[in-house]
Amino acid sequence: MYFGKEKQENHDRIPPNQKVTTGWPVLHVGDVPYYEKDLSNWDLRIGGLVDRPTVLTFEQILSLPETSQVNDIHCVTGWSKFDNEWEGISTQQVAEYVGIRKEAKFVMLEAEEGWTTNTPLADFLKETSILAHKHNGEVLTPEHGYPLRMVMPHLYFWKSAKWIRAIKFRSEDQQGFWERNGYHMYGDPWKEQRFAWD
Ligand SMILES: Nc1nc2c(c(=O)[nH]1)N[C@H]1C(S)=C(S)[C@@H](COP(=O)(O)O)O[C@H]1N2
Ligand SMILES: [Mo]
Repeated sequence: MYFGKEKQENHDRIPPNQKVTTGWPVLHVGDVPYYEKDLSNWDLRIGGLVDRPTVLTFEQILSLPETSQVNDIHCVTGWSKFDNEWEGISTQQVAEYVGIRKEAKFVMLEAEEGWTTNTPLADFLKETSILAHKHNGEVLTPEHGYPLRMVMPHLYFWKSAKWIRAIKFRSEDQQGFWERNGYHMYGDPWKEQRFAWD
């Protein structure tokens, strides 16, 4: 089949059975937390197999060196969105801050209301992974994860926890919320690892 140049490039950017959207669907279970401008009851807890278990306020997060990433995201329900610019802090920065022990091989990301998702440590630390507080130059909306969300664009987007509240480093892999409910432990969109049996 013939594709024009642009189409061919896009074709190479779309994982199997995904369709590009220009909007940005909102997808989650549970309620959206509305913090408005008061983050005094918000913190990010980083613990498990680390040398320095840490609780960060949002101000402390903003005081860490900033980074940005531009990437494509792929939701397991079939939409992909290109060219998202994220600003936030790098996961490697977080790792340095707390000192990850060598026994740590996996990460559990915990969000509001006890929602969780799991990932190998190497994927969390990938240079394209970012803890983001801005998307395309704007502060995240409550629906998209305000004040802070994970973004790991190389995995299906369910691994990118919105409203992240804790990061736990572990020696063993454990299922998160969707993983317990039939989704894949890893979730590579290029291999279509949607469900546990894929
Ligand atoms: N806390 C939390 N994060 C979550 C989810 C959720 O239910 N709760 N859903 C995931 C899923 S399935 C997707 S596709 C993306 C959707 O992010 P968006 O609403 O910003 O597009 O968030 C992911 N992160
Ligand atoms: Mo999703």
